[in-house]
Amino acid sequence: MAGYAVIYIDRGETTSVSVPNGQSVTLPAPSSAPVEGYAFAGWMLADEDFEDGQSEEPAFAVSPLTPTKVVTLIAVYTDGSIYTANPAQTPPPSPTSGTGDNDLPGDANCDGQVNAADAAAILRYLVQLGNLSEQGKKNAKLTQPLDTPVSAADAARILRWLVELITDLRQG
Ligand SMILES: [Ca+2]
Repeated sequence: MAGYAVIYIDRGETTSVSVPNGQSVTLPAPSSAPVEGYAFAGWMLADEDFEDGQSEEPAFAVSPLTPTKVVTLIAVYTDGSIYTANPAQTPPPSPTSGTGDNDLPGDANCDGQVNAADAAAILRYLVQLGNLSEQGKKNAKLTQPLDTPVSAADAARILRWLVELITDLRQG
């Protein structure tokens, strides 16, 4: 039967479900125990090429049309910063460091490092809980076309990079 797979990554644990084509999935709450001090914020889409049925909010329903499509989603927890990765996995070091005023793809908060705090800064900016500097917005834009406003897809790209689903932070 033609269908698609939805893969959930929640703190290093991966589960998947198969869904017949034409049916959508309402995303579940996270399956494992809560993280002390953090609240589940939603599922971030990790597939940049998946377009149908998504919104740019962290939580959404999915309904892809393409047969055999695989949709990958990463659980996002937040206390103002974001916690997503397997606790046993140390995020890779940022590729460069800088003074904060330089171009550094992904460095939305302009602290010279690229980490989950930058994804959080983007999400907070998008829901108007925080702001980004002009340089921060420039750094935060990681998905094509680069001359469009910062979106949740940019935050998702940072998260995907942190969990090593992609190696290039900025889309070429
Ligand atoms: Ca940063």
